[in-house]
Amino acid sequence: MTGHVVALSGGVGGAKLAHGLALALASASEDLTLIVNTGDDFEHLGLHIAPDLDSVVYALAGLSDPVRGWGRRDESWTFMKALAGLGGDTWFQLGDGDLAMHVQRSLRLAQGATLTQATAELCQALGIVTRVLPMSDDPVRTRVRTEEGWLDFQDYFVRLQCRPAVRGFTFAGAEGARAQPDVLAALQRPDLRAIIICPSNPFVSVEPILAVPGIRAAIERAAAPVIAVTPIIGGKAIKGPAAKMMTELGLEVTGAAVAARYVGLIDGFIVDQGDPIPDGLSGIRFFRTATLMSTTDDRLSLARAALAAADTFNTR
Ligand code: FO1
Repeated sequence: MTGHVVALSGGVGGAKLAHGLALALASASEDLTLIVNTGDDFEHLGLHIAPDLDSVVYALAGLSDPVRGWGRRDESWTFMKALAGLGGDTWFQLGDGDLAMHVQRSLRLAQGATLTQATAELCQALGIVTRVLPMSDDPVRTRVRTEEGWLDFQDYFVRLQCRPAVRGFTFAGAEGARAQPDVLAALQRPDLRAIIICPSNPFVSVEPILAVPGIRAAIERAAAPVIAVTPIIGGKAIKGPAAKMMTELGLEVTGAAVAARYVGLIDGFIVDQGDPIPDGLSGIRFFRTATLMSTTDDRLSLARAALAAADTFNTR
């Protein structure tokens, strides 16, 4: 099948499937638009850090650190050591190569470029042709309500290592944020083949994107099936706090519980080959496949499975 593909991505799992989709559409990689969460962004050391955008860019450029999943591979840490020697803040680890990304982006933003423009320039410099779009060029900041009070996202995620039990989330600035125009335009294309929700944390990677006014409605109105991929395999999240958050929020730690959050938004949901097909979720067609992405081939296979699932709806 041909047609344009749009994917929503956040976190490490999202970046991996985004990479798989770019590989699956390599012949026509201009047929892929990635909408990336910016709720994790924050100002740190005078720099604008955009973790989920960087995870996608690094994955597409083959520069991801294979173990950490975030930041750049083959990294050196001279800057961090020197900063520690000056009594600087080193709780958020910035490798020397990764630092260049934050410095260059921060410079461009200070010169008046939008986050979209800065990201496009970084993609071009790294030879990436897939469109990587922030959900908005306006600031949206995920905040986590925990038993210890409200925390900024990176304080919760990195400084406190996701220890505090979560009670809820808010996406500061979302109500006034303008959806990135190319995001809405991509979702309104008549030649859309599929909208893929990547295996990202539903609470802090996907919902911030849906909280930007206009994006959820554009997805619901889109001329393409919406397929979500489970971030939960065998009752666990592969990376990050999704499973812990679900437990703390009183939810079952299953793909079905994630699918239930997307009822009304998605047409299909992919569960892992080892997990049961949920029943009782009306209006969602379930698919089963291997969803663990350990290798690049796994990413390609899962991307093809997600596109094939979408194509079962495409009667065109
Ligand atoms: N995650 C950590 O657990 N510890 C870190 O020191 C850390 C540094 C870091 C630097 C750049 C970057 O793009 C991401 C980084 N992350 C780190 C991951 C980041 O907090 C998460 O990737 C997202 O915010 C959530 O997926």
